[in-house]
Amino acid sequence: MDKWIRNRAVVVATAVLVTGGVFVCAHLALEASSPKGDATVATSPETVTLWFTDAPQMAGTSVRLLPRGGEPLDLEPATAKEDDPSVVVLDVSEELADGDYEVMWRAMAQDGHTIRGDFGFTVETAR
Ligand SMILES: [Cu+2]
Repeated sequence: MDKWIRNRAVVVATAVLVTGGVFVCAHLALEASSPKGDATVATSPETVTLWFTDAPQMAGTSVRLLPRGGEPLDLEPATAKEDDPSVVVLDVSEELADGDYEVMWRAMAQDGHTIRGDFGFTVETAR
């Protein structure tokens, strides 16, 4: 059973890799983020915020935060802002240690297309 799930996951992941690089959804794109990609921040961010060009369908939208080369942090799922559903917020409920982090996101457009991307940032607190 476990193996079946793993194999299936590999097939899905491969399909995504094959199609993910070339597919661009005309209806949804990432406009900005906080922290910005490749930014160095002096304090552990309280949220990772993504600004999209349109409101994604949250059922197919996720944001993961992980130390570079590590496992995703166990955080509550990202949510859309109530007053602006094109803004997706991941609450970072734990203090991030100094180091490099990666944000991996996936968002589903209103037309059902899924886009994804990732960016990194560095936490470097003053000592
Ligand atoms: Cu589309």
